[in-house]
Amino acid sequence: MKKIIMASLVAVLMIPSLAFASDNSTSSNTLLTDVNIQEVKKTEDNEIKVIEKKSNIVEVEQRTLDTSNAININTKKEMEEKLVNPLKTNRMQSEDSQISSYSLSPDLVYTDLITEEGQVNAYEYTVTSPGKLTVYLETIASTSVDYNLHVFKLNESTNELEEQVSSTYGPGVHEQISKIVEVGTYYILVQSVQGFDAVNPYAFIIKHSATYSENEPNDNIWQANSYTNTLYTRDTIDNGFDTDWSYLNITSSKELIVNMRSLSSNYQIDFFDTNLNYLLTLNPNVNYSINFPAGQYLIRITPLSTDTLNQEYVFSVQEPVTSTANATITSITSDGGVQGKVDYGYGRYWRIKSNITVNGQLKNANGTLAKNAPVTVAVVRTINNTVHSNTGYTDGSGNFSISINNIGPAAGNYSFYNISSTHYYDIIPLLVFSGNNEVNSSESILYHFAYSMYN
Ligand SMILES: [Ca+2]
Ligand SMILES: [Ca+2]
Repeated sequence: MKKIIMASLVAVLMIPSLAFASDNSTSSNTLLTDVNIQEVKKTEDNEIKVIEKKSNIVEVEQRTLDTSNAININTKKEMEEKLVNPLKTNRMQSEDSQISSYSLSPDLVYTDLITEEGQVNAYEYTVTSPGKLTVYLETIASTSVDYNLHVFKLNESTNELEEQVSSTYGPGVHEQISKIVEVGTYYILVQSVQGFDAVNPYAFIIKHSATYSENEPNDNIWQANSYTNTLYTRDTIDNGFDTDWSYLNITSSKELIVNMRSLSSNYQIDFFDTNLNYLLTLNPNVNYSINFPAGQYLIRITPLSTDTLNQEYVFSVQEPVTSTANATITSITSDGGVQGKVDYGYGRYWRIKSNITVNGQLKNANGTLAKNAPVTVAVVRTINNTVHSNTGYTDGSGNFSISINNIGPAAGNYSFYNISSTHYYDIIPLLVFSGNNEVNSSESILYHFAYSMYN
């Protein structure tokens, strides 16, 4: 039996706190400071290793996986459905140390047992291309059994295990780790910190995402991105197990608008307090007005279907936009060769024809940017008094760009005598709304060009 000795590795796994890390980072590397990995040898082949605790010595034995019943899983939901009886999925042959090498693969569900408190099971996983690593551990449904999940990387030059990332929720809570990884050898460790279940296995899956958002890794509460009072984020779901956590500190009670916009509606938005007590669930593509007590909130966005994959979504918690908000129109493009500001004798206004794009920026009365806020721009054509409007959303800088097409012809009720020609036009209103509130606009009048005639 081949053995690898790693002294004090168990000590590394004594993650000190289950409380939310206020510094918003995993920073688990510091846990390795006092640990001296005396000897780490790679075996000649990539084999599954199971670590067993013997006082201060951790022995790593070779084991392998029975993949005869391996199941491909695309989403967490599928895994839940297929793991009704996990014993029917592939099991590790935990007693057999003679079986040949095996390398973990992404997308397959593995199950294994812990048979004594404090046991650590370790699995080697080779990353063959850079990307985002996600490991999801479905733990035992028990209030007295607590397993945690850790990822180490083997430093090939020093033979030391480093770059620890941990997920250390309490009993009965599934664990999840995300990590941006380079090519190399990683170790996934499942550790019993309290109790064990020698009959019911835990299950885990590895996902590899070649592309991912700049907000990653943010798959657990220790990796949540931090915000104060308001939040605006653009993110993607990069695999079916991806979850996106945010941490929002609201310093005084206030009404806020919560809005997640996405092409797919197959997401779930959950709010928790920092003790992970569930507070509420919201749906995407709905504007919610919520009175938040002052406090700290953990927010989780979970995909419910693979049609969310790699689709950008925008999620925000923002102050409501009121009628005191100010829209600054920066430009209005138009077809018909009439684009630009002119003065036909009633002031200098943007001239338009039938198809226009109104560009501007929306700010709240206190000067803060109105982010992810609905903006409706409307013009009223003189002929038949028809309203033409369209709605969009501001971006993270409060900017909007709203196109209105097929406004149609102007009546030409007004005329402007030029030296060579006479221009006929209408004077029409431009209105800007956010939701149901009309806001102040830097431009409220347009010249709607009809035609010109040579004098
Ligand atoms: Ca745990
Ligand atoms: Ca994520």
